Amino acid sequence: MTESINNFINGKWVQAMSGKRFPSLNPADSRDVIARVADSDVRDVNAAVKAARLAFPSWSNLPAPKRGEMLYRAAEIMVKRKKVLGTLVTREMGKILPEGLGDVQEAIDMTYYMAGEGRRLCGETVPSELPNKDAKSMRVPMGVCGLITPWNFPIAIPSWKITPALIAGNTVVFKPAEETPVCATRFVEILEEAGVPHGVINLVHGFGETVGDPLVRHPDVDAIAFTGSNEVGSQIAGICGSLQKHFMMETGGKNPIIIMDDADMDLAIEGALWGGFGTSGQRCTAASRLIVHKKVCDRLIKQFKKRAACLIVGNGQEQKTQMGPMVNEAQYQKALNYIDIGKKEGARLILGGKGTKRGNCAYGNFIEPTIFVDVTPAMRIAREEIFGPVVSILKVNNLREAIKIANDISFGLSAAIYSRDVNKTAVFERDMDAGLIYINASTIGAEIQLPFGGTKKTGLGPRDAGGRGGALDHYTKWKVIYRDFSGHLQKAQID
Ligand code: UN1
Repeated sequence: MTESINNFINGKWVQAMSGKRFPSLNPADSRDVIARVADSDVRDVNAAVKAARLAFPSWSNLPAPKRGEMLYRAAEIMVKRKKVLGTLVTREMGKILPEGLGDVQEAIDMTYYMAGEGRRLCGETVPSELPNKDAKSMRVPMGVCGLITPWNFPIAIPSWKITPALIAGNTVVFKPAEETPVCATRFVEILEEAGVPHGVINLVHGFGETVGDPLVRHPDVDAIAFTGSNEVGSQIAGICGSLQKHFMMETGGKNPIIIMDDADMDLAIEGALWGGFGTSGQRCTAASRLIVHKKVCDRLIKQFKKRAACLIVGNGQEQKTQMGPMVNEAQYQKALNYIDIGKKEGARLILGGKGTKRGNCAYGNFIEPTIFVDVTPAMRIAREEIFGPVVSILKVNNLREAIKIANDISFGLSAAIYSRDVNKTAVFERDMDAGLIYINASTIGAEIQLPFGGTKKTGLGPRDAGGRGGALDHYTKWKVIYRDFSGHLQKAQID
């Protein structure tokens, strides 16, 4: 039976005011309509922002450890439901089941971590230059936060944004990707069950133009966080800049794996397969460029191709499947279009390069694992984010050239090197301009206790997830307090 999915506004599950609904489809099998979802507009956004504003004073005044207890309970519920939630992630987003479960695990980790922050929202206490005076800083919430999340990590990425926003005392209006509304709904239901009060977390389903845009422009929304495409991110950045709203975004990558001549070749190939074809390449951290030392390039290409050709493409709900579909027709077309561009640019296609309808792939958006060789750094397939199972291989003479090519793009999210030479890996660590650096590991697999995000066009503002410089820097502002208990006028800086 097809489920009806509603908005969650002021603690009530309600239809969109338009009365309209849009479908959520299984990307592996379009005959499977998972839900009919509230198709919202500015009216629903306004109601949600109003509820969030009204809930703000009492939520922000609740002691943070109490807010943390609710998050802790939410994490406990997710642990119990991990299998059901992971299966849903696979059904709605398409990634294979172990990755669907991983998506949920990342949300569990994040929610526990932020629950702990309830007792650790640290500021500084420093000595004053004057007697009988003290000086401290503390984090205070921003107010109402608008959170816009993508479909590729439909539970993990919402948790990166919602849990730090809540622990810091903000209230939230959450607009999830229209491709994965059911996953988002399950996450919000869990927060409700865990005792998060009415109006603190509000969920509005719908599309960028009709929900995202009014949310970003709403005068009563104090801060916006966005993960998604670079084009949309820069549009939102412009709007937030002109309205002087606090903004952060994370918008993608073109992540390299450098493979040196002294690398453990088997390990490097495992990493390249996982980075290139895991989640069908639909990760911001996907390894879409292999930059390989000329001495081992032919060997690498041969072995990598052999392994990639054996990957079983299909419905991620089946145990044997190793790579699922593209999330929708648009992503499918985008990847095929880039494959076309690669061919026209003169790169040599050695594997895949087309959609597949074979076996159980008849009703989904499947693309074969695709490899290009003879790729040069100027080609678009070596510079632009494809977000599909397409890997470009570039040959280099030495480490310096490899790092130069790795850096010579407009993104800087994630980057990896395989080498047994500790000095070479140290040079890479120092000279690579990216937010996440991996040594002898693939470009994917960031953990939540450190900031997630990148340099250059990858991101703006504080990073997602935990650690210093992580999400709390977006969801709080600093308040500095000087208290003078001398009983007379004291003047700082005046002799
Ligand atoms: C993303 O692709 O947008 O490091 C997020 C990783 C995951 C998160 C990826 N933990 O690949």
